[in-house]
Order: sequence, then C-alpha cells, then structure tokens
Amino acid sequence: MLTTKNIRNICLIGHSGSGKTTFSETMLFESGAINRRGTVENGTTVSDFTNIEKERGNSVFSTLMHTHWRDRKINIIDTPGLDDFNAEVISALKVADTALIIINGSQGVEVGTELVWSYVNDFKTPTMFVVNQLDHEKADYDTAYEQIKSRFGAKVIPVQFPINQGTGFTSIVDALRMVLYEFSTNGGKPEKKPIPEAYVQQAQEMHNQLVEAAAENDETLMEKFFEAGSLNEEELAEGLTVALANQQIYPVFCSSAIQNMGSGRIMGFINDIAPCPSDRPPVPMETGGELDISEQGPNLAFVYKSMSEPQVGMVSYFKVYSGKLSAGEDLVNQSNRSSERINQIFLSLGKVRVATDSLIAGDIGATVKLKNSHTNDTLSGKGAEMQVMKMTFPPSKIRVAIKPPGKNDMEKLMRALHQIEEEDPSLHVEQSATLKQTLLHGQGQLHLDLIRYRIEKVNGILMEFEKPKIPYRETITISADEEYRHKKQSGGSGQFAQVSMRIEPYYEGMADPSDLNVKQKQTEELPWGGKLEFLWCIVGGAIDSKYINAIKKGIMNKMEEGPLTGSRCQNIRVAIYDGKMHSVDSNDMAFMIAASQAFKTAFENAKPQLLEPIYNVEILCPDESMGDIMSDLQTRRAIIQGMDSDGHYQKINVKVPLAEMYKYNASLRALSQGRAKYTREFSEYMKLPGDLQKQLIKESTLEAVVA
Ligand SMILES: Nc1nc2c(ncn2[C@@H]2O[C@H](COP(=O)(O)OP(=O)(O)OP(=O)(O)O)[C@@H](O)[C@H]2O)c(=O)[nH]1
Ligand SMILES: [Mg+2]
Repeated sequence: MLTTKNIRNICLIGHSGSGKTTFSETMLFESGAINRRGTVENGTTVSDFTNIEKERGNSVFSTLMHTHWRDRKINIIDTPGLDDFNAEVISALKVADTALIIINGSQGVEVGTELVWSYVNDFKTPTMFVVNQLDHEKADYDTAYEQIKSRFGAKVIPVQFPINQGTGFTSIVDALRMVLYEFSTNGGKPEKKPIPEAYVQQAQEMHNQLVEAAAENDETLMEKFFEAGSLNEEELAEGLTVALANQQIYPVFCSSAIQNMGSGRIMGFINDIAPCPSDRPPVPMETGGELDISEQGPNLAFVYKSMSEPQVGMVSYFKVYSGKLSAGEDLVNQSNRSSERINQIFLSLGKVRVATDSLIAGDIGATVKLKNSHTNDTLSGKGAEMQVMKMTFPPSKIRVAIKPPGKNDMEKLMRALHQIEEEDPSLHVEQSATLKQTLLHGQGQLHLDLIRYRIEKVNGILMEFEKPKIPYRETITISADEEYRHKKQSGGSGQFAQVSMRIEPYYEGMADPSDLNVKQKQTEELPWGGKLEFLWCIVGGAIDSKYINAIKKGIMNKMEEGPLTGSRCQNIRVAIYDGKMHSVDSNDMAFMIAASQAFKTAFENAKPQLLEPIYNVEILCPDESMGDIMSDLQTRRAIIQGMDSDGHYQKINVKVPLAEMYKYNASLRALSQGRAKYTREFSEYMKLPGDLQKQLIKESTLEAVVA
C-alpha cells in the first residue's frame, strides 16, 4: 500500500529547449509507464499533448504525470521553459518537493535557468541539476558545470561527469557509486563497469566531497567518516537526504534525453535520496500557523492548477496536504465556503487519466467538474478550517486592447476570457471605462497570442488586438480662482446658481488656506489613484450647505473627464468660498453645472499638466546584448536607475513610460536573440514632457476620445 513516505514529487524546470519534455518521456519509458518513446518533433510525447504544444514543439502548460521506480511512486510535473508561461512553473514548484533544473549541455546556464533558480530560491525547493544533451556535437559539460557552480554557489556538487561527450556519447562516471555507466547506442539500461584508471582520481575527489556533504549534518556520520575514511551506501544516502532536503547540496547529473541515457540513475537517486512530502518543512497556512504533511491529519487538498479540456470540461489538479481523500467525499472550499463533492479522483499521465479510490497526504492527482473551485483554492473536510498559503504570480509584462467584435460576440468573448482568467492566474482581463477599451494584461506576446488562439479554436470567435490607450492623468501646477454664474430663464421657473472656487495642486500635509474660513474638509482617495480635497468655506449662508453634494458631483464629473484630454484628474484641492443662490430658481442641477464650469475654467487657468504612468522595469540580459538594449532604451525616454553585473548577465533597472513600452517584449527578444528577460511593475505618475503634452492635447481635440 502506498504511503506518504513512498511518494516523490518532482518538477522539471529550466530554459526552453533544454530538453525537459524529452527527459520526462525517457523517465516514463525507463520506468515502464509507457512502452514507446515519443518525440517533441513528432508531437507524440506524453507531456506535450495539447494541439498548441504539438504545433509549436514547445511546452505551454505544465503536465502532471506519474510513474513507479522500485518502491516509490514518482509524480513528475513537466513545465514550459518559455518565460511567457512562468505561472505554470510557479504552480508546479508550489506542490513539488524536488526540482530538477535541466541544462542544455551545449548552452550552459541560460536566462531561463536564472529565472527558474530565482523561483526555487523563493520556494526553498531541494534542487538537482541535470546537464542534458551531452550527445550534442557542441556539448561542453565542463563549461556548463563551471557556470552552474559560479552562478549558484559552492553547494553545487557534481555526482557524475561524462567521459566521451559529443556525438558518440555513451559513458558517464558516477562518483557516488564509484562506477562507470556505459550505454549501448540506443540508451536504456547501462552496463556497470569499473571507472577507467585515468578518471579514478577525479571520481574519488568528487566522491569525498559527497561524503563530506552527507556527513555534515550528523555527528555520528562525521565520526564514522573520520574513523573509516568513508561511509557505506546506506549511511551516505541518509546523510545526503538531509543535505538535499535542507538545500545544503545541489547535486549535478548527466544525461542525453534524446538517446535515453541517464534518467534511470537519476530516478534511482530520487528513489533513494530525494525527500518525500513529509520530509519537507510544515506548510504555511494562509489562515496563520503551519500544517504537517501527514496521513493522520484532517483532509486538506490544494488546487494548484485548473484547465478546461475539450469534451471533459474543467480539470482541477490538486495536492493532498493532509489526511486521505476518497472519491465521493464532500469538502468545503475554504476560499468561498461553497461545498464541493469530489466525485472522482484520477491519477494523471498527460492526457490519460486513471480513476483511483483515494489519494493520501503528499500525493498529487486530478478531479473534474468542481463547481466553484479554482487555482489557489483549498478544499477541506470537517474540522479543517485552514487554507494553504496562496501562490502569488508575477505582475503582467504586456497589455493589449481587444478590437470589439459584434455585440453578441462581445458577451460570448467576455465569458470565455473570464473562464481563461480563472484557469490562468497570470492573465488579467480589464474592462476599462476610462479608456473605453477591454484590455488583456499578460506575461508576453506569446501568452496573449495563445489566448487568442484558444478563443478562436475553442469558442469560434475571431479576436483581434489593437494598440491599448494609455491611462494619462491630468493635474494642475498653480492655484487659480474662478467665479461662475449659471443662469437660465425658460418659461416658468428658471435655474440659478453662482459659485466661487479656488483650485490648488494638492499635496500630503498641506496647510489649510489662511485667508479662508474652512467649515468642512473632506479628503478623498480617488478610485483611479491620487486625491481630491474638498473645502467648504462658505460663511454667512451665501450658499446653503444642502448644495454641497451637488457641487461636489459637478467637480467630480470634471475630475472623471478632465478638461485637457478627457483623462482622469488627480491631486487637486478645491475650496468653495462664495456664491449666490435664489430662493426659487436654485436647485441641485444648477449648482452642479455651475461647479463643473467653474472647475473647468479654473483648471485651464491653473497651468494644467498631463501625467503619464511610469513603470519600473528590470531587464536581465547577456553581456553581448547589453549595448543594443541600452541604446534602444534611450529611444524610449527611459531613466536608468542602476546596472549590476550578475555573473554572465547584466541586470538593468530602469524607469520607462508605459507609452514607450508597447511591443517591448518583441524588441527585447530581437535585440538579444531571445536571451533577455524583463519584469515590470507600475511605479508612479510623472509629468509628460511639454511637446508630447501639446501633441496629445491636439490629438484629443481632434478625436475627443483620448483617455
Ligand atoms: N541532441 C539532443 N537533443 C535533445 C535532447 N533532449 C532534447 N533534445 C531536443 O531539444 C529540443 C527541445 O526539447 P524539449 O524536450 O521540447 O525541451 P523543453 O525543455 O521541454 O522545451 P520547452 O518545453 O520549450 O521548455 C527538441 O528538438 C529535442 O529533440 C538531448 O539529450 N540531445
Ligand atoms: Mg517542454
């Protein structure tokens, strides 16, 4: 019977094209889960089973698979290496207990490697490196290893090295077992041979390093090591398990996934040494406290991913954190308190799902047709009022606007988009009333193109993108006073209102005006950022205070659609200090209009200023492309904040106006041959340069719709 101790959850992560999907296929094949090895080229791998992945020859989604190796059940999650799909890597790491970083042996450490390294550091995931593609004619293990070591530190320790890498690759020296693995040209199970004389010393030195790492945490092991000069295999395994689990070692392995070489030994290591789910530290709870992964605890499962599949509907992938979940069980979704019945539980092997009765703590599986549960939700049984800490995903890097299709299609499109948004936490759909556009915020062009592809294929709606507008803001730079009289006589009763107001630039902590008598003060956070301070300074009842709301409404109408370009206004103080009213003709409407008009004219006289959104951008790029990237940034009105040399990479921190970021992803890709990455986050609003302001105002009077 399967116990938590016998489960190993691993995920394959790394730069795109390093061979993760191919490697997962060899693991499944070598362990007998499949009897024919598919290839990425033919679109026949277990992992890349969706049409889009087959068409592209890249992974796009993470895929849950499982297999058995000796007495262990190994759950394998293959993830996409393309940065656009980083949400899939984050959710896989959330539930994995060991990460395998796959390195392309002819390329060494790449930008994608750096990126996944930052994720494993966040999650504190025990990590192994696999230098793959050692059969490649340009394979260079030593350089790859040196890069791993110099980038990721002294805890990187080799377990293996190849002795005839390149075309004709067949042999790996294993310094843990002190043996040579020699493969036939078809790979598979290697022959074990003595290490050739020329490599014995190198292997012995590596072996000693491993022994020391194993003994480091355990005094008795250390004593034994000093007494006997070595440790036996069992003692070694015991020590290395602790060291790996505590991230005191990052062992490095060799493979050629395409030739089916190396995965068996790596599964053996996972079997013997990788931590089981309950070896990991207790799981932090959203609701406070921690939870031990244990079969004895209350039933608790966490949905790390959901994805709709044709003919099936929504498939939810989850990890059981505690207890034992049985099919047919009623659970409560701790995020929204809705009840969910788990009708069926499946083990997953790519698109193949096999029903099972139950899943124990630590195991990962899938279910279908949950009514009200999505990614990041915790489902629990009676007595477990807890929620597993939710995952956070990187902010979006790119936005596009959707050209509205017909009205009927628009409703269908929004429904479809919201469904994808529920599955994919790295997508954000925004219906912007200010910009009068529907915007998609995502991780990269490919990410959004993929969503368009899904909408077209699955929902049959043609979705076209257009340039998104920029959410400019308007403000003023000096104070201005204005008096406005609204007077209308039409037949019977007329309309009358007169308002005197002063507007000033607002800043935090500003003193009340010394020449006015402030009766009421309201400082409001505006829904679009910034503030409006409203001062009521009427003395002697020139305007009845019952008109305050109407006057404020008149001001807010203009704040929402600013006098310059129709953009939102922010950081303004308005003081109403005089006026007139008429006992019959004054009403709310008249005061609203008078206030609006007074505000508009005062605003225009107060040296108005357009503000534009500025983003903090962090770029990670190889040395070679640094120059080109910097010159390109200069054309984007960027302000360099700092540069850091980070190993073989340069990190550039820069502030860039959003207006200059359109299609930046594609430019960066072109400038760096796809090797640079960036993240961005909204920083602040800053003044738009005068010439651009003039141009925008001109455009907006022509178009009258710029937001
Ligand atoms: N020569 C050689 N090619 C390999 C090896 N492993 C994978 N490849 C090839 O490298 C390419 C990428 O392999 P994948 O397995 O799709 O790589 P991946 O890491 O899953 O890529 P993404 O899904 O884009 O992240 C394919 O053409 C594979 O055939 C290997 O060991 N040797
Ligand atoms: Mg892949």
